[in-house]
Amino acid sequence: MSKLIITAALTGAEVTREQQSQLPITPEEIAEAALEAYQAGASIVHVHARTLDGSPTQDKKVYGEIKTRIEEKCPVIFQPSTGGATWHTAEERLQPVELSPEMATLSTGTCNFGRDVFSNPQDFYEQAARLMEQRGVKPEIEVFEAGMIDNALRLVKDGLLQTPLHFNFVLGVPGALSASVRNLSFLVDSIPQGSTWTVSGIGRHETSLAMVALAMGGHVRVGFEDNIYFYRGQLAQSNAQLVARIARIAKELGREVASPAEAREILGLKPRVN
Ligand code: KMH
Ligand code: ZN
Repeated sequence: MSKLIITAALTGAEVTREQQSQLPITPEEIAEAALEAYQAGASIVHVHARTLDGSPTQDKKVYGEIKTRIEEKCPVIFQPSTGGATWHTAEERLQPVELSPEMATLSTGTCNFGRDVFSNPQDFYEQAARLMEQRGVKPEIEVFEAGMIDNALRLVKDGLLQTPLHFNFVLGVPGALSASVRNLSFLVDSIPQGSTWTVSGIGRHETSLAMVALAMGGHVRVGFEDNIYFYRGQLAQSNAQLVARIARIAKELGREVASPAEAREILGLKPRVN
């Protein structure tokens, strides 16, 4: 089994300070949370930018500042969101790709998202895939519904995505595919041999699905974007606390945690130069 890549999804677009007082919002807070998550075992940070009043933004300048500050602090892989918030336009959402990050997310289909719709028509995800290819950005394919895998495979056939693919199975978003072991197992069986995958269990499903992924040889994403609690009814103190729990369980299972350099190798990214 390969070493374990832990992704910390530090902020997201939906969680507020009222819900989680430790939510990192400013570029410096996000960079500091990235450093702490790295020290706890994360090799990737999935980032959503916010304005100073806490609203989600896809502004390239804000992402640029976050990227620079993270790079100054630690070697973790910076993975900005192209999902943004459900109300962002396609143009807004693609801005962070122009920074040529090592990775970025790519959602290959539309789904319900709570009471909203997370809209990803074919035109959008083809444009996103093309831009990532031009910029040398490795997509993490966000799968909220099973058909999103089929759409990604069509992009491979059409020459818009290169194999091996890397997937993130996001399970338990209200309105989309539920967080069950059966669903995870079906999704893992549905991706091409040689792909890599990680799981994001939403809310109370975060730790249980992570444990299944650890045993199956998959990778794990945790963090405030997906879950703000440490135990039922007890808020987590930090993103790093959630990362540290996964690193601890992985050790018990004999699964070594990958450094950012090892994660780059597993994902086929170029080594970082500085
Ligand atoms: N905030 C969600 C509507 C991504 O980052 O690529 C979409 C999302 C996916 O979080
Ligand atoms: Zn996200």
